[in-house]
Amino acid sequence: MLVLYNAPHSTCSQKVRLCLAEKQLPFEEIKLDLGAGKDHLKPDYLKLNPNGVVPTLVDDGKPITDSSVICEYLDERYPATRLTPDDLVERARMRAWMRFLEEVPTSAVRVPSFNMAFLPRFAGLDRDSFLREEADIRPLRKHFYRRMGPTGFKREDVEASLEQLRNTWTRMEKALADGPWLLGANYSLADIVVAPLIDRMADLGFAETWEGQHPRVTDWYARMRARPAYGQAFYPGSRLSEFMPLTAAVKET
Ligand SMILES: N[C@@H](CCC(=O)N[C@@H](CS)C(=O)NCC(=O)O)C(=O)O
Repeated sequence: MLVLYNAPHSTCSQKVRLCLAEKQLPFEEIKLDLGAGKDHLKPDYLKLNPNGVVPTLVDDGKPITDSSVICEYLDERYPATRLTPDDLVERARMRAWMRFLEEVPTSAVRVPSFNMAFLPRFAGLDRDSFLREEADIRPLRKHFYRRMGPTGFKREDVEASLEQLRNTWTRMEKALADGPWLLGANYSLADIVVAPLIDRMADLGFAETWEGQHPRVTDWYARMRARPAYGQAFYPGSRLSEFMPLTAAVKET
């Protein structure tokens, strides 16, 4: 029995939902409120995931954390539909993509996401209350929240993030010359891990960072969206624009 603790709009959760859908694995979904409810910071959840972040998969009573680790776990534990190459060199290439995607664009996408959608959560908090009530309570994200503050990331942070995301599309465009997927002929976890990031950027209105410049990325994204698993993973309520008014990415003048 698989249980997924996650949030509909969380990109890390979407990676795992996409993996589960591709593998046609049934699961019970528990939706956590990452906003005012702070469900992910409650003691019972922290016992499952001491980092206080989503997603967490519980398989037969055992918690598995970290979205990419969960995807690899699922692929090894339930191998009927394989999303990992058999060839060891190809597998290493897939993992290198996954590490890069976690280190660079997954972090980068948080900056415009918070500036454009999540800041209203902190409206009315002065810096001290924000640090005490919002930043310092987070095991993994304390310093991310401190850097952001109640009024959002600075212009230079937004610009650095957009540069990292543009660099990611450039790398993808190059890899997709041997497509249709990032590793070539075979769809893999590498495609799954990047999909929610590009989907988020499209939702925030940044599609022009690849459209018109990176035709293979544009085609790859259309191919991703056409997969039946995609619609299952990105069910209604998965996109920020559906339930949050989006504001400007850069807050200062
Ligand atoms: N490396 C972790 C990161 C998970 C993560 O950052 N999740 C975000 C949502 S995408 C979260 O739970 N944020 C909670 C917060 O901001 O307090 C993973 O991939 O699972």
